[in-house]
Order: sequence, then structure tokens, then C-alpha cells
Amino acid sequence: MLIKRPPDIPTSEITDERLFWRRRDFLGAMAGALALHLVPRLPQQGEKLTSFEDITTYNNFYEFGTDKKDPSRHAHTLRPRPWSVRVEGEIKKPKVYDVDEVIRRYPAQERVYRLRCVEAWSMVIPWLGFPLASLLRDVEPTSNAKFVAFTTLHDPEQMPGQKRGVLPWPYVEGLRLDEAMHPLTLLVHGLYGKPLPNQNGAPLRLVVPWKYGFKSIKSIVRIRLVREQPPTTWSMSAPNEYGFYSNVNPDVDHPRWSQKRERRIGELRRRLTLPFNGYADQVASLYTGMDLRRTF
Ligand SMILES: Nc1nc2c(c(=O)[nH]1)N[C@H]1C(S)=C(S)[C@@H](COP(=O)(O)O)O[C@H]1N2
Ligand SMILES: [Mo]
Repeated sequence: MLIKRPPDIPTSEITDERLFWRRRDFLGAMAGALALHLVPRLPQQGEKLTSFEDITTYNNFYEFGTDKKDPSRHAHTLRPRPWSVRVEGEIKKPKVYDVDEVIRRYPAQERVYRLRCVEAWSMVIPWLGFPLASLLRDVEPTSNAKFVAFTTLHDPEQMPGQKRGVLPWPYVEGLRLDEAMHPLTLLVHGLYGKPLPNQNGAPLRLVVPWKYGFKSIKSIVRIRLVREQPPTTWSMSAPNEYGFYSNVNPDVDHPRWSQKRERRIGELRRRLTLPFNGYADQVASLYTGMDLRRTF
């Protein structure tokens, strides 16, 4: 399972790789479409970016199989263009967007975030995307909007894993409106300066860095503003193991394993998991007054 890499890749090499992909991106077919406003952000001291290879070959995307290698092997059947995203529900301006319209409209930012999977592994990923809040503001939520519900494509021909009943399909996720509006919450359409590979959730996926990875729903076709807390795939499938909030919390163990530590992909030594995945200073105030052991 662990992909062995030399333990010490100098940051200079990583920078070179990133510049390489950016340059490739500008030269590539997407050059016109992606208006990149890249503000390089270094990850926390002592943290290296996970390699492009690991980010794109060690994935959870059950629509393409349950093995970590399955998405990179099988996601070529997904057709990320043309692609529509329907934004609807409790908003004044419902709209069906073409994904490239969204990508053009909202300037792409590079954000280096830790991704902590509930299975106790983690990565450091340079995403390209924009705050979900920008899009939500433009569609003008009504005062009834309290939550945001997201839906992945449902098409067993493109996503053969959906022919098997391992999860209820389509994959759905949700956030409280204030979580969705938080500036850390992104809609992502690229990584390492290039368009998002299919296995990472092309053409558009959510990234919520202080929550377990399963909240970061891939290949989104629908965003619906709603009044009530929406159902979410993993909490429907195993309600005692996965809650709606799923904030990274080293003090609340999964019923079958500890959440105290994590294995950073590409490293051998395990790291201590941080509350809210290290983003507590920015997001803990969203949950004041909530018992995070009960609302896990
Ligand atoms: N539609 C969909 N979205 C999904 C998943 C999935 O199986 N289907 N897996 C989730 C899980 S468990 C994780 S850890 C992250 C993994 O994202 P990555 O493969 O880009 O690292 O995607 C999340 N989004
Ligand atoms: Mo995950």
C-alpha cells in the first residue's frame, strides 16, 4: 500500500515540478480557459507537498472501485466535458452552468491544503480552485437556505463502480451554509497547476480541508441550497461510524480505529493528527457551543 519514495526530496525539486506543470498548462489546450492567478503558498514548515504521482494514484473514488489504485486505472471512462452543474433550491438565481463558464468566471487560486482521510492517511495537495462562497453569493441564497447539498454524477456507464451496491448512488454530501461560505471551502478544478485528473474528481469537486476527506465530494453535477440538513452518503451507509459534521478530531476515535495519528503518504513516520486538521484557528468558532463528541 505504501508507495516508497526517497524520504528527502528537496523543496527546490518540488518547485521545479510545479513550475513544469504550470508551464505545461499554459502551453496546453486549457491555456485560454484557465486564468490562473497563482499565489504560491508554502505548506506549514516541515511539510512537503505530496508528489503528483501519489496524489493521482492513491485515491478514494468508489464510483471506480474500492481499491486505492482503481480510480487511476479506471476513471478514463469519465467524460468531464461537456459538463453542467445545476445550482438550485433556496436561491434567487437558479442556474445551470457549463463548468468552463464557472472556471472562467472565478479567478483560480492555488491553495496548498492538507487532506486527512478518515482512514488515517493524509496528503498535502496544491489545489487550484476558488471559494465556493463566490458562487453562492452570485446565486443569492434566500433566508430559508440553511444547508448546501452536493450531488455527484450518476451514470453507471461512465462510472462502472455504480453498477455495484457498495454505496447508495449517487454519492451525496452536505455542509451547513456557514461552512459552505467559509473562505477555506473551495470548489476545485485543478491540482499542481493543471486541470483536475478524472480520479481526483474532474471536472469540479469540493475541498473542505478541516473535515475528513469523504466530505470533499467529487465530480459534482448539482449544488442545492436547502432548509434542512441533507442526507450524506457515508452517514446513510454507516450512521454510527460517520456523522454529518465529520470535523477532523483526534479525540474522537472511529469505532474501529484510532484517529490520533495519521500516515502522511510518502512518509514512514506517523504524525499526530491536529484538531480540525490544523485549521482550528480559522474554523473552530463555527462550532462554539456544540459538543463535538456527540455531533461528530
Ligand atoms: N463522489 C465521490 N467523492 C469522493 C469519494 C468517493 O468515493 N466518491 N471519496 C472521498 C474520500 S473518502 C476521500 S479521502 C477523497 C479523496 O480525494 P483524492 O482522491 O483527490 O485524494 O475524496 C472524497 N470524495
Ligand atoms: Mo477518505
